[in-house]
Amino acid sequence: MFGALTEKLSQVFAKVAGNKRLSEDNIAEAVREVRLALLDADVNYGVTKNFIKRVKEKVVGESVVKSVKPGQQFIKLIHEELTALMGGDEATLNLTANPAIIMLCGLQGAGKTTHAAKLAHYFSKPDNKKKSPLLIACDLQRPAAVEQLKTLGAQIEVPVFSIEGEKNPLHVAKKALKFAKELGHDLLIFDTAGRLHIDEQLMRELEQLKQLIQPHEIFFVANAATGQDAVKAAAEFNNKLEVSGTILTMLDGDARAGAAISIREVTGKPLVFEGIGEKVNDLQLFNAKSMADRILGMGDTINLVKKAQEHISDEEAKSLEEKMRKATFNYSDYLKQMQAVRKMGSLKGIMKMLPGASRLPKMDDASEKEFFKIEAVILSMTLKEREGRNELSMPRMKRIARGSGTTIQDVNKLKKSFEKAKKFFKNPPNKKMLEKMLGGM
Ligand SMILES: Nc1nc2c(ncn2[C@@H]2O[C@H](COP(=O)(O)OP(=O)(O)OP(=O)(O)O)[C@@H](O)[C@H]2O)c(=O)[nH]1
Ligand SMILES: [Mg+2]
Repeated sequence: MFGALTEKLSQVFAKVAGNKRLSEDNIAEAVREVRLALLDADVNYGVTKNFIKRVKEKVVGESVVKSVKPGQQFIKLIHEELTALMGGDEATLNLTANPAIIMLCGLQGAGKTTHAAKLAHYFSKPDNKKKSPLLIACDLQRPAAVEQLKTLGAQIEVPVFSIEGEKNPLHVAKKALKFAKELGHDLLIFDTAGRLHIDEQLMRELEQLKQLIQPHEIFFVANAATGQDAVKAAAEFNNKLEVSGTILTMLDGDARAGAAISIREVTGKPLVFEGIGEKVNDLQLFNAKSMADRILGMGDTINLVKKAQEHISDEEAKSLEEKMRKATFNYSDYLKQMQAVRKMGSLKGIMKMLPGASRLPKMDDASEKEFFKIEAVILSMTLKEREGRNELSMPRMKRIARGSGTTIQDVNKLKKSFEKAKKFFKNPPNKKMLEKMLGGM
């Protein structure tokens, strides 16, 4: 996600990590390189300066140089400071009121409209308390904005309030408040117009809207791909509107770490959510530790586990673990597992969340296709074949290949890798390690 920065920091860490002994000079050099890497990634100058100052103080104070594993200690320190800089714990939202009101603001194309829908969807999930959100179309500048929100609303089955032909967003807002009250909506999300640059008129319009609807949360929506520009805009929106938090978007693309690292320090307001894709489901609570993990190339195990828990039940996980231990898992289990993984999102997206993802082979669309192929092969097996009660003989493999639109080689490849995996679990070279692996799942 943060390709260049992650790469550079990994290099710095690689240099210091293995060292049994580090001199003050080594550390000073490493700190200097971290500083350059941050500035290169578009982290705000002042933020970088303070960050480096704190790191230096701690390097000396905690005597990194004299610790048992100075390299590891140094990495841990950078991780902790990054986490603290981005806010430490997950933010608490002020949405207990009924109705709770959220207003979104930000520059053009930052993702306001998309994230209005994502938030509505997020809060209508059973765990998140709100039952009946309403989206309100207050962007009357861009001709297609209302339609866009309506389309998104239809996708997630959340109603959208808009007034045909109306030019004044305040009128829409006023009627929406009344409408929501009558229909008992308990969460109102206002989408607003964006501008290429901050202009007085836009700000006045937003100030008036704020005055009228008295939102409990005002989220600044920041496109993480724009680095410093997003940071500057965040500061200005905050000056004028006193925002309550930031949603970082486009984190799935070529995001620069600059916005993620700087915005909280510059605005003094928490990062609350992160947008990680175009789909309505691609939203998660901002988590500073997980963001630090990702910046440092340590993967995103926090969100991976959350995702997995959402889609794989405890019993399922237990039963699979049992089967792996006894090496009795079969193609049906494999298929079920694959389908569960697929529910979590694209394979590409999941791979990016694994520790050391930048060093893993890149997942491209071809790998995604490979995944479909395996699925097709298993689906073309009979139940007995899937459960290993019928050996995959040549005629059977021929039939399966034909049925799945693949080749005998494809079927054979799956068969071979499956047998290998089974052998491995039946007789693992290192039983202790396997136990540890399964225990951690
Ligand atoms: N990859 C990716 N695309 C996103 C994300 N969020 C939004 N988009 C896409 O970015 C584009 C702009 O998003 P919008 O929600 O229309 O942005 P906006 O801030 O409402 O734009 P204006 O209304 O023109 O100011 C759309 O094509 C979205 O699908 C994200 O987190 N990741
Ligand atoms: Mg919009």
